[in-house]
Amino acid sequence: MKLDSLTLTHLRMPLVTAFETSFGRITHRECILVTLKSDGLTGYGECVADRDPGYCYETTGTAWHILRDFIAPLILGQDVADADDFQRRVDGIRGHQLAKAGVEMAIWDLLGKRADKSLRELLGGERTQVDVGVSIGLQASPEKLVHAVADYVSQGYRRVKIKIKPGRDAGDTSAVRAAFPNLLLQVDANSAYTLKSSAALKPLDDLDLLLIEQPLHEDDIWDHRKLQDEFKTALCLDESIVTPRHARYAIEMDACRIINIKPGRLGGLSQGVAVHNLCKSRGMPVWCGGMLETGVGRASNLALASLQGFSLPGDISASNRYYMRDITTERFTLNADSTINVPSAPGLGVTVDPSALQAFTLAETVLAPQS
Ligand code: OSB
Ligand code: MG
Repeated sequence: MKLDSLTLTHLRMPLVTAFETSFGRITHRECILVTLKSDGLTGYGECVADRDPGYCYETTGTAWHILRDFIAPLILGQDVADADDFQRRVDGIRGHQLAKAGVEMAIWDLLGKRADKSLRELLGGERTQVDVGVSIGLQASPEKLVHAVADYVSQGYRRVKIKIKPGRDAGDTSAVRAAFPNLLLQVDANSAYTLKSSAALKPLDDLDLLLIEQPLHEDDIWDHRKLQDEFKTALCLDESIVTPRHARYAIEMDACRIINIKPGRLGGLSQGVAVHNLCKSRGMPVWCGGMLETGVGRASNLALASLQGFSLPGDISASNRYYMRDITTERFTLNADSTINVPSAPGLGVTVDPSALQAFTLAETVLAPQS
């Protein structure tokens, strides 16, 4: 599949509600849409890096640099056979997983459109609907948080994740648990604690949580092992698992009992599938995380989560939880059983709306092979 051009579009989109985590508060989300042209077909991918390096070191700025100056020259004008071929070509670029994953997604979209197969079929996913939940940011008070949870529960979400940080942990979580004794509930600290400050998390161990996500540093699998030893509740790693090797380290160290799979963080869908396969063979449950994706990235997450090993609900919510206006014509809606349908059209199965794209574009560059 000869790659004729690569367009980078830096987007900034208003969120329906501000999203606050332990690393910051955003009212708008940024990302880079990757558009690949090949043989008259167009493939789309979403690079999920945001403006600031709060979740991980990558930003829209670093991703733009890596995509334009290093990844594009390795693939433009080249015959790239598939995702594995792409990964071999960019293997000399250390890290920058979110940048790589954006291009890999566009390659999958092209492969699907060429073969007239959906991404779900290409990845070997069996489900046509996937179980989903909603991730709720920090709110101004525990009362407001309970209110927000009640709103999402009334919309049909059966699994809720709340963000926590030091000072806003046991109080917030026990308020939600008291109001919703039977809700599937989990928390995410986004690396806000250390072993020393983790005593504040101890009360969470008695709140019947599905999991506690990434309490400690993003590069620290070993201390998670020590913390897991002290908890009945499953720890789940997100930030720490940046390659399939890291998933193996976590499994072999008993550092967690659940893994969150995000294709962006892992450098692409192919590595998301690799972690899924590894975890399945080692009895480690996984679920699909989210990065507040547009309709493009959401379609990709739904296809990935259709694989049989995703045994817990994903952070894949309906379009109206994120964006009043999205860049895709298709909008994803929540079914009555807290599932979302997996797209079935070829590739990602979504169409990009040029006028919406234009409304959110901060910058764009079209790259072609250097002659
Ligand atoms: O840690 O899971 C996270 C959003 C941005 C960055 C990191 C995370 C999140 C979420 C939102 O929790 C999940 C979603 O897309 O709904
Ligand atoms: Mg997380």
